[in-house]
Amino acid sequence: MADLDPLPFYITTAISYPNGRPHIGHAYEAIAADVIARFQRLRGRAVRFQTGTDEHGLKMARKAEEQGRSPRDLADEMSGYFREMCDALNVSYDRFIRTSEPDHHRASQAIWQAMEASDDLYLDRYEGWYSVRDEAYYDESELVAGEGDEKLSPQGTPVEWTVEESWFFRLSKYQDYLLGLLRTPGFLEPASRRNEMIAFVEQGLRDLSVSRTSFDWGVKVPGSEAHVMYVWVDALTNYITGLGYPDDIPNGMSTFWPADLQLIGKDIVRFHSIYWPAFLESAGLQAPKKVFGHGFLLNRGQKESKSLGNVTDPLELSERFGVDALRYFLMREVAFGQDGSYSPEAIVLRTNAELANSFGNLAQRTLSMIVKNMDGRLEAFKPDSADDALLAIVKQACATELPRDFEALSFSTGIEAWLRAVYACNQYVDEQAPWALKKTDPERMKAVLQTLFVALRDLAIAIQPVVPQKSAALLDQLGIPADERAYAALKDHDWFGRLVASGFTVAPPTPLFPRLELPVDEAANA
Ligand code: ME8
Repeated sequence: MADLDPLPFYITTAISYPNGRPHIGHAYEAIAADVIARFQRLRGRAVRFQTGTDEHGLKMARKAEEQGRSPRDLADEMSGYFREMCDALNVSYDRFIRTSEPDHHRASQAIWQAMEASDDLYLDRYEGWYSVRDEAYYDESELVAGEGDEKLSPQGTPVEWTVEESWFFRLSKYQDYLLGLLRTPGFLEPASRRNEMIAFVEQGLRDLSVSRTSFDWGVKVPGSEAHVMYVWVDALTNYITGLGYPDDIPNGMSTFWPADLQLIGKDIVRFHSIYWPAFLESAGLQAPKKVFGHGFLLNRGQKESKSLGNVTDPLELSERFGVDALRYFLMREVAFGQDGSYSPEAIVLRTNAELANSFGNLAQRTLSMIVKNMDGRLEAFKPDSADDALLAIVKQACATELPRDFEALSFSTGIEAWLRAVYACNQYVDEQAPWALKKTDPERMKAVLQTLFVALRDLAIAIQPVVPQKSAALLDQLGIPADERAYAALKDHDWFGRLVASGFTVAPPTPLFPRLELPVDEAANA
């Protein structure tokens, strides 16, 4: 029977505003999306993964003006840093989209025309509040008091009174559709965000202003050239631009839309779970299957900001601690969906304990002993009941628990299951004491070391989405062929026999995760 085609899986991140350099929140989202993309590839899905930069709008235009340059010039420079960050963090996107690209203008104009064809756009006058920082319109009733008689958006950003001729989108028409969608299990997660959005829609939706005339850095409204689209209309459309919309291209819309997962931060859930599905429905397109609003990452519990002087460059962190250590820390430390905190010392303490001292040390000890005591050669062996028990624990964690938890986006729980298996291996080494068996029972020593070899292979395969470079290096040391590293290989029971038959020998290993040092000044504050 012919193999079934792999099931497509389309994942997107938010596209970032390139009005400055990327911060740790951007890195967090890109890494989380990459872990999911890699995980689904290892599951055998045909993955498409898109990220990029959101370059239009007033926020970009004003920042450029402040710096005395054109918005395009600012976007060109900053977008480059976002792409560099993704590359440095091993983010395996298929397309890095920039909304200033011509195909994106074309797609945005096409979705506009589709909404117009549904009679959902009309010209009127907007009079109300706008936050440039959020690129969002707010109702008077949503505003909160700032200092003096200043009014702030619910996000705490300044708002300005805006009066302008504007195109409007008939959002109110989609109220029932949206309530039905938001109540569909799995559409919007975590549940706390869903309840918030349902409450917002239940209050009644007003039509949305979707164009601006007071500046021109954006996508032109077709047939209404004095207007540029409201930046969120074009920004959200990026998700289908990358699939060739409005054309039906191979591996485009008909394969990958609706998206399986749109990963975003909690501050932009309204745009993704209300405006975006309404635009899509109006244009005759399906809503994404799932929108997930992750939490915010805080620096020692505080929001990063230029005024506090605590803005962290994610590239500096990755250079200092290692890309895989940073990826591991972020996915392990924070319960996905909730806010989390990080600090250099937390990164060092956790990765030293779990990666260097536990997993890395297990690999280093095992492979060194195989080199030293078996000349690196593997041979068939008969596991005893202790060996079988360990391998069952490892198999359960790697083939069942971690994949189940990652599928549910519970990364920290999945990694914890994996880590318990690592600890079980370390306990087994201590109990079996292969260094003592060397004299008393060399055959048994070989069985113990090779049991560990088998366990290491499963552990390395399972953790690949999180620490892709280090797990690849370990799988190389273990002689596992590149085409035997997908999750299906965890169910292959003949691989060890084939490896022995191939005559593979273990080479003296190099440590995977060197212990990190706490910088002295930071150690003092820990
Ligand atoms: O919102 N921790 O862009 P953006 C975690 N252009 N995530 C964070 C974060 C933090 N401290 N700070 C921001 C935009 N994020 C729009 C998106 S999509 C069509 C347009 C997340 O550069 C934020 O929630 O402000 C968002 O998902 C992403 O980083 C980009 O934020």
